[in-house]
Amino acid sequence: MTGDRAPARDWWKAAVVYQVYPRSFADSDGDGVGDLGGVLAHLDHLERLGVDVLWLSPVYRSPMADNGYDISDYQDIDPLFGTLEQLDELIAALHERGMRLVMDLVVNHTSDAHAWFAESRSSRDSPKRDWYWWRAPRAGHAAGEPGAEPTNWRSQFSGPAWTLDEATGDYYLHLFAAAQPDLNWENPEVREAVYSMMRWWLDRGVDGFRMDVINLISKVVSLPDDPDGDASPYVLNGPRIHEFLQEMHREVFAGRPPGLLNVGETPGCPVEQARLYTDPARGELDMVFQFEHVDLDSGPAGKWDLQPMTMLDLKRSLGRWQSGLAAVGWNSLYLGNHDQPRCVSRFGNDAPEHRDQSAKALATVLHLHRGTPYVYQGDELGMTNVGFTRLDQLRDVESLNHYADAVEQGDEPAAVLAALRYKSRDNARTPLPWDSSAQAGFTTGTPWIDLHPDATTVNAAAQVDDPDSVFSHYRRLIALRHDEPTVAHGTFEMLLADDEQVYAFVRELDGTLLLVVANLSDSAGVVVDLAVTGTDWAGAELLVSSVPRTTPAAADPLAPWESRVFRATGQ
Ligand code: TEU
Repeated sequence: MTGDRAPARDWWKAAVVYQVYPRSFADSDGDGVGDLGGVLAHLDHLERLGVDVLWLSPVYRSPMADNGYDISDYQDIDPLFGTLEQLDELIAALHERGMRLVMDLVVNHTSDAHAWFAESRSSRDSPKRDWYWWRAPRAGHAAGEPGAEPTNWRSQFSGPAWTLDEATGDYYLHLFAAAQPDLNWENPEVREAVYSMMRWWLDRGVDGFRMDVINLISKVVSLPDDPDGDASPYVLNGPRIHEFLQEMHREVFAGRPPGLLNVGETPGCPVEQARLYTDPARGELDMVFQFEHVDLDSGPAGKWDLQPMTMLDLKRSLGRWQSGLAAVGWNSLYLGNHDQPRCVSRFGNDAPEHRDQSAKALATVLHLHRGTPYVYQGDELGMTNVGFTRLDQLRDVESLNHYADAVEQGDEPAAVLAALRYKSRDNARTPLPWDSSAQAGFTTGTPWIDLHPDATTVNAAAQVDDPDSVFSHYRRLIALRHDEPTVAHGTFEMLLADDEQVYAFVRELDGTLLLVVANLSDSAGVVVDLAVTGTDWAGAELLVSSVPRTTPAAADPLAPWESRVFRATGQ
């Protein structure tokens, strides 16, 4: 892709996206918080890795109740992160290097400090009253008393999904924190305001959007109570969602030259819905982030209700999505982001003897699937969960609200902390370690959240020049997607679907076959029965091997967490 900015319409099939969570990426002004200056200073890292697109988590003006996912001005940069001029500089610098910029678009809700909300809350007669979801207290209840909320829905971030506004005596809906009121997409003025803001960014030169919880924007307008207090049935993939997305596509993207990317974040999206969202003929989204595989370790009571998960669960889930979107639609491929624990700790083995190999194995498997891979900052270094032992190590509103709420409900503090240790979003939000210096080269000040305890050994400087590092392995996988069309465009066939250790599959395009084999277990000497493929792999070319300085044959037994890719042609 590099250097090519006049691409085919589906250029993103051969592309890899890198997610920057700016607060934790690199700090250029010593205030302990990462910023645009830090991103600009480290573009070499991205270019070296070979990624095609940078997805930048929110840098807009924000009171930072949810680290920028609460936006108070969509058309300006928060001073904490820098200036609009720096954002322009970033667009130019990326384009110069043949990379693109995708901005986070958070339009299910705004911040309660947004001018739209200030106007909306000012009176029941405000012309913007209907821009948000205002409702009177429940019949028979006085405003503010327990149970007076208009519905019994819980917010994603604990507590009721409604907050009382004392001034007018009405409640407003917030599916996330109280500081994140939901916009009312039923109102055409809201939609037009969002579209016009999106056009403004595209005119400025950005190359697309990652759309935060975009499948929540259409609600069942009667807002009914739920038997379990769960808002999901009335807000996920709602009645007008496809209409809204098609309208957005017409109003914002249609008629612009190809080269833009729209990826929707869609929790609670079954594969049948994903097919609709991403069918190119429908003009909605290019691809979606689905949640099935990151919900495998959640029990019936939700994210904090930890449930054991096996490799087979993961393989079956991802396999289902491969076949579900084989003919129509497209997958986003991810194992981690700023909301998820580190993938090595979750799907691999983060013990020192397995960490690097399991980081590589997960990357091999993910990057060779059909779909567009996303690399979350730090995953290319094999970063792991932190191992939090105290609440004061945590910063995230979701984690802190959950702790307060669960302990108040009578849960054992140690048990709550144990769940946070495994699942807190802060696991993925520690500063990116650039080198082994005092603050890991992240800041000259005091970082807003503690460095990862392994930063002195697990850091970019230690890896970028080492051909055996996790970083170099990612680099090879990314290059392979660019060089071998079968990775981007080939079919996908899962092998050994019931094997509890081996994750293996074949990709095929125009007579070229790729074989991917990975031992996703701690066991040594794992043998893969290749007879099931019907292909003779004896003379196949080894493209990627995770174990340094080895040239294994396809049928050789696999070491713990070993992974390999082979190519056979003319079969
Ligand atoms: O996350 C949406 C989402 O589905 C959340 O439920 C998220 O997965 C959370 O971690 C659940 O435990 C998006 C953003 O990615 C997230 O950072 C924001 O906090 C959230 O929306 C609200 O904007």
